[in-house]
Amino acid sequence: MKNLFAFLFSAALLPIATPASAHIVLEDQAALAGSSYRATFRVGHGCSGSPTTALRVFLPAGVRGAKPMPKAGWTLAVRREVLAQPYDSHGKTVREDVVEISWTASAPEYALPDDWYDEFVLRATLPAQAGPLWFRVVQTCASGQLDWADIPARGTSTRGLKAPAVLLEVLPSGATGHRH
Ligand SMILES: [Cu+2]
Repeated sequence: MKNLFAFLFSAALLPIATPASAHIVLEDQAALAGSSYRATFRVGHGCSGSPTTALRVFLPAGVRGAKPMPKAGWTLAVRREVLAQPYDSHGKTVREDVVEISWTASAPEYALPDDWYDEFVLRATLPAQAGPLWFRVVQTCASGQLDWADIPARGTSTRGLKAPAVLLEVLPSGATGHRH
């Protein structure tokens, strides 16, 4: 009996696999449709022990006017593309928008060691319609690269995915128009 208890107790203490906390995840994983959203990407590890030297975030279609937050020691780059569907903002037609934002360590000493943790922040306006949004993120390391791009065939569970894209649940909002 004593052994059984000891067994049950140790089994309960076994670490539970929580890949979501180890991968790249958003600090706030749900936000209202059409709202201005601060996306904080948490980077919890490098590539098999190698330090992270760059992070590239691809903005899903419908995410508008993305602006990165600068980061000391990291060089910013923003890529814009002509939109398939232009939209109106402040009475002007927006024909091209930010589709990709990257932060690159400006020197090796700014790279993020595997056993440290950091955050990369951008701000953008979310689509008006609710539903899951998947951000593809490419994590480059001193040695190796991780492409966080896997999306489940259906639903939003990232269980079993090797390198899931970063999920944001866009929730229905009664509000019309946009806010800042
Ligand atoms: Cu991970």
